[in-house]
Amino acid sequence: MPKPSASKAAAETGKTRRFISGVVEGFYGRPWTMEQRTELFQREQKWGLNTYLYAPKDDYKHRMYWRDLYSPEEAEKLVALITAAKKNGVDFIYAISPGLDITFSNPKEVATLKRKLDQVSGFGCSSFSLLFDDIETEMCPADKQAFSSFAHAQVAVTNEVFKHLGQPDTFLFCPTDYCAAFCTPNVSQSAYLHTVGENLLPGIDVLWTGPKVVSHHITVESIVEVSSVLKRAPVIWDNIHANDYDPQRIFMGPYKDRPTDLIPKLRGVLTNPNCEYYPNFVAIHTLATWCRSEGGRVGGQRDVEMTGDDEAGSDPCYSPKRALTLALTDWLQEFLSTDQPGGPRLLNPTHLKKESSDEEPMQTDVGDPVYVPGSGDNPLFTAEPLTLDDLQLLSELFYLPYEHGSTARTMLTELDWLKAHREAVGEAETEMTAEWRSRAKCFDVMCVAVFTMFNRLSNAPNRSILYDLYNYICDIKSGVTLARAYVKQLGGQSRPSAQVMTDDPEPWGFRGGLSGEFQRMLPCHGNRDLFRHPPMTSVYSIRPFCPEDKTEIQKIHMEMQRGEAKAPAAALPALISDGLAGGQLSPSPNCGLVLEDERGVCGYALGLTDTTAAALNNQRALPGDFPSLVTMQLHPRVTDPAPARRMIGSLLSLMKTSGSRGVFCELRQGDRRMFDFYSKLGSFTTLKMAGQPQDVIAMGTSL
Ligand code: GDL
Repeated sequence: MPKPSASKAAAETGKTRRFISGVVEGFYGRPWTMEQRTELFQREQKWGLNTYLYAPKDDYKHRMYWRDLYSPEEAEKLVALITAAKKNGVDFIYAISPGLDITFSNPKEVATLKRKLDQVSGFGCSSFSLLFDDIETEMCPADKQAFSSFAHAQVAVTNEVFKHLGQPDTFLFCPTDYCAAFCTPNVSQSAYLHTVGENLLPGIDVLWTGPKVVSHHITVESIVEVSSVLKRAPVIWDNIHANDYDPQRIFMGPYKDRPTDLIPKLRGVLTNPNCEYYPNFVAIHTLATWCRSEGGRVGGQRDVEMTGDDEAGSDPCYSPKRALTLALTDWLQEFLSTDQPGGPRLLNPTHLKKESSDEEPMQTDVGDPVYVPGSGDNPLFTAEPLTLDDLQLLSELFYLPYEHGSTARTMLTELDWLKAHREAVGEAETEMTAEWRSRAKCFDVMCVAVFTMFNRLSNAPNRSILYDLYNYICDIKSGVTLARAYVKQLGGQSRPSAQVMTDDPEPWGFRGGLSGEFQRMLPCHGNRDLFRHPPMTSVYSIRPFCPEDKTEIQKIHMEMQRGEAKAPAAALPALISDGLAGGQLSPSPNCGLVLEDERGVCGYALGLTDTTAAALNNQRALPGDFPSLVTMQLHPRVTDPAPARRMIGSLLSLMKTSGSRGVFCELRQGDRRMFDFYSKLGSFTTLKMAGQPQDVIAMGTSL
């Protein structure tokens, strides 16, 4: 049912299209209910957001059974939903994910896709999206014959569907390489993205999650780069608040680390938030505040003073801290309003007093008499109402994927300090002992604040919000209980607690289930400790070495030598590999790799398959089973070990392909960093080499 092209019309009249802002329901797991979505539309309207992208991964007719048409009952619900969106001024975009098993080259498949979207169009929907995220990138034989690449296949089908639907005003495409980390070798050189940029019709917008799937920061430069490849400004699919990848985490910190200068460079922003609907209040409210900020094109004026002068490196138009307070202030009202008939009865405070016991029982709207304790009876149990400070604390304990909130950070720092200085407690009263005790007391106060917040939340009249939060707040309460007991024990205030130090703990003393057990067996628990190791933010790419890299490689080589040497460089023992890094020797063909970050070359790994001549020049006798040489260095700014591991892994497999049976490397004794690196890899062992200077270590591995 082709319609006149609205987007074409917009382009022709030169009308600027509105900035897309809102929510994508795009996570794995239980989809939201129709009631929750309808409520979302009302909120979006109230807060000035204009779009909802329907893309629940596990709604089976969206992805797994994308070919199936909706039944009359399902159709009725979708019609009601689309109507509700319209009523609230929200653009309902229907997304479909056929990529799990579509054969792009089969016309029947494309016809099926069109038929499904025609059905949804018949429900009153006029905006659509095709998603190709999280799918197998290998094409089936039929598609390989028909298309020169996976990108060509996706673009051909997307363009055809777009035209079939009459070139809708809003049509979004989610690429398979939807973030910089997925691009090979990087964004500007990604063949996949270039094909999309050059061939996708201009009326189709492209979704992009930033440098990573869950991006810590999104910079203007990164968006300028990807826009030039895509030939259009992307719509950000923001996973900053998504929690579908970890059942212990939920995010209630403010929208953050996206400068508002981005707004004019983007086509839009959609947040893909927590799976639990109600706790998304902060995620969506703060995104709306961000969109309304000075740089924003949405809704005109910003409604509150938002200068971020209270935060380091702050944005002049948006302060996450203030946006959070605004959101929490509004959220508090929701917590305090009952959401169910027969919910908690709000008592007149005088009924809680014993002296009022001789009054007639109060009648409620359901007609039950309210129990009022007599003078000798137990007083009614009641918790004080939830406060803004409680919500602030809640948000700080469940802040953002790359950052704990300030109270959480303080608690961790204090616990760490108390542990490290526990010996002070046993000593005679010294300044240190006094400090330890005072800090232990403060820690205790912070723990109690968490328990109080838990109690007040549990008593909040709005049960829907509470139930969505319940597992998380219980979990944090247990964690804090254990930490509190441990500190008391360190301070000698309690005997070793049954919960903290026992060979036979209750299940809540060993948390995380089987997955936790796997993680504890991996180095660094297999995950990042946000407190000790703030996350790396760089996106690295590894590419083949080319002769033009020699100067940069030499610079890194020299800088590392200077760092190693207590004495001037001339006094350092010579290594065979100095020739490779210094540019006098070239790596063997296909045996050189270069590591790059945003600032340029930051590491190298070079190999020589036959080292006979080079070894001879350095008066060394080659170790028998290790005829090849490798050398690798990283600039000190690369603190993350992962890129180095990937680079050496790739180089070793390139050398194996080039016929090498074994490789060795030489290190000066001062180069602890590389020595630790090779030792931790596990496969490299120390070798003895005739002619080797005393302060040089050789390590090798067979391939
Ligand atoms: C993803 C998925 C998304 C998921 C998110 C967080 C995109 C485009 N796709 O990769 O469905 O919720 O990660 O786990 O982000």
